[in-house]
Amino acid sequence: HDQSLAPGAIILSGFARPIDSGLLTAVAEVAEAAPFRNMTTPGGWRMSVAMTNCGEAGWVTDRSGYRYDPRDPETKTPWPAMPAVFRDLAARAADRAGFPGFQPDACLINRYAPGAKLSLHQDKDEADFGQPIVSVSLGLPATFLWGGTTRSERPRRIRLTHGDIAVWGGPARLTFHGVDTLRDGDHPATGPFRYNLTFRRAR
Ligand code: MD5
Ligand code: FE
Repeated sequence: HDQSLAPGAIILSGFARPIDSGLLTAVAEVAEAAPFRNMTTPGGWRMSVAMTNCGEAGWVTDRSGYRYDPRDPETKTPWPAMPAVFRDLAARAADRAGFPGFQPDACLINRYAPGAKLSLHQDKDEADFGQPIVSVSLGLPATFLWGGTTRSERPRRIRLTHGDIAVWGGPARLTFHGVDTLRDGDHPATGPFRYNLTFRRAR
């Protein structure tokens, strides 16, 4: 069932579950060509979330800032192509949430091990905030922190579990958000990890 959080923000519970093994196989294939790594923030901190990308552009951070880059800075080669199973799922989820015609050009893959977290932030590195963001949760459950339009608003805590998809668009697109510290666990599909696939139109 679909859960509307606010205008533009919707959770499609279990939407990705029927194809979870195909998605995880594709994650492993991407990671073979572009390994997960812990990037450095502009302020010099090593991120606890390990990341890789596929698609025409990948989100990266280093001492010089955040950006979308057509190449993996580690291998200096283009990111792996976005698997069809990713692209099709993102388009179907966006359509269901009321954003027809979504064609992502970037997929950031976040890998959370127990202890990893993502601090409150806005996604502002994309060219057109009129485009939604589709986020697919796989593996261990996480507490998603859903704030307001300012950093100071106390966030709502939302449980995201294996196969859930969240779509953020329209008036919700620039909401502050984060992920609380991942708890220990052992998931049948992913073992000690949570993966999040974040589909964006970067350019
Ligand atoms: C995650 N990743 O669970 C989340 C899922 C990131 C990130 O936040 O930047 O890699 S995407 C959640 C999201 C994206 C855009 C807008 C909103 C939430 N929102 O309006 O709440 O690893
Ligand atoms: Fe984000």
